[in-house]
Amino acid sequence: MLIRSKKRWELPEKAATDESVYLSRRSLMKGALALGAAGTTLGATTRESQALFGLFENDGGGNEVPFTVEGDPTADLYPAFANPSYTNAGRPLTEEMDAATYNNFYEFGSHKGIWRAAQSLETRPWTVIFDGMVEEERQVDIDTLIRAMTLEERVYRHRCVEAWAMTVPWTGFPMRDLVAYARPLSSAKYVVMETFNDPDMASGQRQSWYSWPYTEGLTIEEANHDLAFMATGVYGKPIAKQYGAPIRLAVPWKYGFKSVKSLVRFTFTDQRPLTFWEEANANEYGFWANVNPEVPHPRWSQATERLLGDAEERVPTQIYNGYGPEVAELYSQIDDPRLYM
Ligand SMILES: Nc1nc2c(c(=O)[nH]1)N[C@H]1C(S)=C(S)[C@@H](COP(=O)(O)O)O[C@H]1N2
Ligand SMILES: [Mo]
Repeated sequence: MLIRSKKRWELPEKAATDESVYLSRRSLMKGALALGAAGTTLGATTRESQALFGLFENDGGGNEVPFTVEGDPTADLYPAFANPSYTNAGRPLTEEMDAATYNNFYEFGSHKGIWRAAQSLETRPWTVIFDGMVEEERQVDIDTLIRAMTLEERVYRHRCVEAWAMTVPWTGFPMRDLVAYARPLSSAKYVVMETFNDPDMASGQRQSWYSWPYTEGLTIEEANHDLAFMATGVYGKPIAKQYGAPIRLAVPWKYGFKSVKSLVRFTFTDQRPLTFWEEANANEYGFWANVNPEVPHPRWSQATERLLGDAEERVPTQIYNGYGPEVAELYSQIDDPRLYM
């Protein structure tokens, strides 16, 4: 049990979340160069000095890639306490530059280079709604919500259904804390999560062959599982737009499309929802989507995955993305052949 007190932030573990941990050798060198270039102009908020604090980084090809949202009103909460149960995901962290420049976010395009287009996402003001089978419908400002929670950092593996994978340090809070905040009725069986819907802001949402807004769903048991996590930060900073700012889901034992981004609504229901990808193509992307190397996607094998990074290393995929000891029990009573699709 974590104790809600200021002291936690002074624990030695805080050192493990120091931003320098996440800066690649490459960027540390660039930082040193930038310091040299800045000379004695101390305190200047030049792009170079901002780079030292990880606001953005030059990708080597002349692009300034945002690593967070400048001026984020919750920036003082980062880096957060690193939960010791989740500091080691069994493989090295993905370099921040790789995670920040290879994304799926169909609202901004169907290719992996949407990080630039996603900067048009306006993340403040931002309201989150809790409705459906709840004691009382509620709307909350995102900053009020984030400050009502206790933030912590967790390193999770992420496995996209397309067979690429990454390992990233999310900052956020357990989804069960959000469920408790929403106060669902005991008759609710599912929680449906909805992304913003604004085609003026997100050009991908003008593509009418998809049924916007993007939605996803979990059973209440899944949402209350300790591993289900709401991410508001990544790599020790407020989450950058391309990852789904200001708040997204991270369910590491399921294919990546379940981890819905930029959430505005949580609706509690007793009906299993038809979600965005299931509606688009039910044969390929089902409701459960638990990772399983032995159940191929109709168009490709799921036996291995490619780790983001220069090495393009391929590694075996594990059932439940390696989280089987924690989550298999959730499905012991469920007899559905599509548990892994
Ligand atoms: N709203 C929304 N959420 C989304 C997606 C999306 O297109 N729109 N893509 C999903 C998929 S397929 C993956 S693999 C992850 C990618 O997260 P990342 O870009 O932070 O790596 O986000 C998921 N959440
Ligand atoms: Mo994905």
